[in-house]
Amino acid sequence: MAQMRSHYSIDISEKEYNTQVTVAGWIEDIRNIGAIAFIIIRDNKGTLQVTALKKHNEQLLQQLTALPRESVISVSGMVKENAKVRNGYEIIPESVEVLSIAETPLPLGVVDKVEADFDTRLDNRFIDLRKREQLAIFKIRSEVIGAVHDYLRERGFLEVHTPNIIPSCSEGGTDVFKIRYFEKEAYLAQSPQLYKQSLMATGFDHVYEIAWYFRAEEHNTRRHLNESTAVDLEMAFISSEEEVMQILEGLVNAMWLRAGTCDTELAVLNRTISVPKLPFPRITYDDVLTKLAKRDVQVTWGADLGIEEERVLGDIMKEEGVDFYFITRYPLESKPFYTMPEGEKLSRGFDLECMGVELASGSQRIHHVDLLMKRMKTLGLDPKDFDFYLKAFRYGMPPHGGFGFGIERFLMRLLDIPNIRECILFPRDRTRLSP
Ligand code: AMO
Repeated sequence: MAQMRSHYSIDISEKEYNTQVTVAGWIEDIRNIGAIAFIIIRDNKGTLQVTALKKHNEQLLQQLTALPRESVISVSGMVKENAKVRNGYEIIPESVEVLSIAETPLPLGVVDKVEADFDTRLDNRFIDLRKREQLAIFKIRSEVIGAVHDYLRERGFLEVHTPNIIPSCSEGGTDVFKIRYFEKEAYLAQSPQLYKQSLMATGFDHVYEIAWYFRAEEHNTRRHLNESTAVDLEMAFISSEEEVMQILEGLVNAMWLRAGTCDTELAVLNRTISVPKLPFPRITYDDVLTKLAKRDVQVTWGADLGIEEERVLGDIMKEEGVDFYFITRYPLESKPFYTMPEGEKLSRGFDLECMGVELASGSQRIHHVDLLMKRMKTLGLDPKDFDFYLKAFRYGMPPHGGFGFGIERFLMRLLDIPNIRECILFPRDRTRLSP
């Protein structure tokens, strides 16, 4: 069988001029002016022009120009230098293999000047993802996840995969998807929390997971998904949450740096990025309330910060020249049951925020089973529902801590994307379960 592709569009250079190549991709555009037709083909790396000449091969010109846009073809032909074409070359076709004919009309254009509405785009995500900008987001996403693996492995973290079908709620009782598991009731994991902590009792010491979060949150915002991904990490033998925060800020920095190497994709997205300065400032929850009060934003002590309060804080920090900041010493009552208390009212929990959006939460954890059970009861949870988890604390559990760091939230901030749905391939939200 003939090879479908010898070169991608951007891999053709002077060296290939006046030689035969085979290219393949989607027909992005056809301009037919009778004696000559220009066919723009798009592949994973860019576009190229195939120039069909009537005098050269009339049948081929007709075959190509009869094809609907977005059909998939493989074209063999001669590369000719042409300074008038953007790539500096064109391909004079010798033969065409039609691999798939697109139906018409298209539900969504790939290069249309007028942007379709967001729902139409998401309904036809497989076409939406053909756009250069969309591909660029997911190439950068892949790169920064590569940086996560490199950064954490270099520091001795072991990548793990914990269950997503679980017997009790990872983050407490609400916002959980219940499923039937044969004769039993089960849940989709809200996070790997219970398992990554259990692994601290094994001697694995430092673990991380690129995890799925499933959350039945009813609200439909630009920064929430019902299925999202996160870098989840847990480390043992820590003396305070500060050690966890240092890993997190180093990780964010490494990811940001790696994104900075994606020149082509950043150019497509018209984005320049500068690397955040380390260390990120640490501000306590009490300081945050004072800062907000100065802007007439009142928060009841103990409450978590809402979207609007986070936004105002982001503005205040921006004025101080700070994009990334940790909020530390949260009230115990605003943090999950596994968070280590600090005195009576405070906790060793922290959040990492970037320009008014929470990117990560973490803490030092409780590692004494009695205290853990007490905290569960205080928060109205039944320790019996957490048997398997509590067992891991009974036979030797070192002090430990960790964080969950939302990948889509990070991309929103990195690439200045206002809606989180753009940062995941097939978003799940309150009303969207398909595609
Ligand atoms: P938390 O619930 O704060 O903490 O989640 C951690 C981070 O995950 C991201 N995130 C989300 N992103 C999009 N849509 C959502 N619905 C959503 N929910 C969470 C955010 C958030 O900061 N177990 C703890 C982490 C830990 O302590 O290790 C947890 O899940 O970026």
